[in-house]
Amino acid sequence: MRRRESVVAVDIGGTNIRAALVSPSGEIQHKVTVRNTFHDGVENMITRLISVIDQAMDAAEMSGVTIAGLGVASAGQINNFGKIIGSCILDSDLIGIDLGQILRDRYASPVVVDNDGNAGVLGEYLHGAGRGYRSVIGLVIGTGVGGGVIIDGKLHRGATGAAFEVGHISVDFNGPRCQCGNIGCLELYSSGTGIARLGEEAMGRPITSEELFELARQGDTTSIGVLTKAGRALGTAIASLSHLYNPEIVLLNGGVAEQGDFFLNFVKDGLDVQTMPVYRVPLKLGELGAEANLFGAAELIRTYLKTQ
Ligand code: BMX
Ligand code: ZN
Repeated sequence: MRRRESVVAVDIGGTNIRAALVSPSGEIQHKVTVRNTFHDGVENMITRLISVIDQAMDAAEMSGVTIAGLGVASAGQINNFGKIIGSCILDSDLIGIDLGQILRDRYASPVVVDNDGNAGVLGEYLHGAGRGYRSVIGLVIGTGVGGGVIIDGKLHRGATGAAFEVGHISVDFNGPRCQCGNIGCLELYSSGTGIARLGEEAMGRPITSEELFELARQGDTTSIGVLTKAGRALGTAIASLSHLYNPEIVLLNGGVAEQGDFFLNFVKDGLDVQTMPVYRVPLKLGELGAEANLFGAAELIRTYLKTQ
């Protein structure tokens, strides 16, 4: 009988890179995390990436586990072959990096790379709060705002593989310019960095999104005002997405979504008013949290391996 092998799942985000072994039964083991930034050059990012993958590979070797392939979820616009073809940071040296090929060469192993939001919705759809549905939108509200959409049971990829760059749809055409070049992007208001930006504007001092949530929970009206704005921006985007895709459910994950119902209530506030009755949709927290992207990345490589 052929031995069932584990895969390595990787999640490259704007704040952390995570890698883990994922067993044949889908269990996440030996998770390794390193802090990340996209602002200190692509070489440093790749060094960090390789260091977490190496650690996961070492853990596999020490436990006598064989690795069948690597599934990578990454921020950025990724084509169907695992190359980074774009970034919301317009002058980023990530653009043009063939991440898939770099990892294939280094590990002599099959590699699939996809956008982190795509991986996240796939993870929830197959293993989390999206189970049993056929049309699911998954949003990841973290450093940025990412997401993916499953339409009639299939992940929607678009012409170049980079569909659903949801953080960069505009929710205010009079808004500030985003680093992607667009104006009033959702990410400027509702991501962790967006909330911190609004917080700094309102408070007149630098503040993290976590601190802002803490103050809002204590009843601080300025912080509540900021979260109301962040929630309305996300609600506005969700209303538009519902009109476009008519999903059965919208799921939220990521560091900001981990604030739970306290955050969800700011998003739900006014959402129904902005959505035509036919398109009203339940909004829920994902079940897999920060691990949704890892589950999705594991699924991507397993699906690929089945086709080989
Ligand atoms: C940004 C964009 C998306 C990504 C999203 C969430 C880049 C480099 N990133 O909008 O592709 O899905 O952030 O990513 O273009 P995270 O950094 O919050 O994990
Ligand atoms: Zn943008």
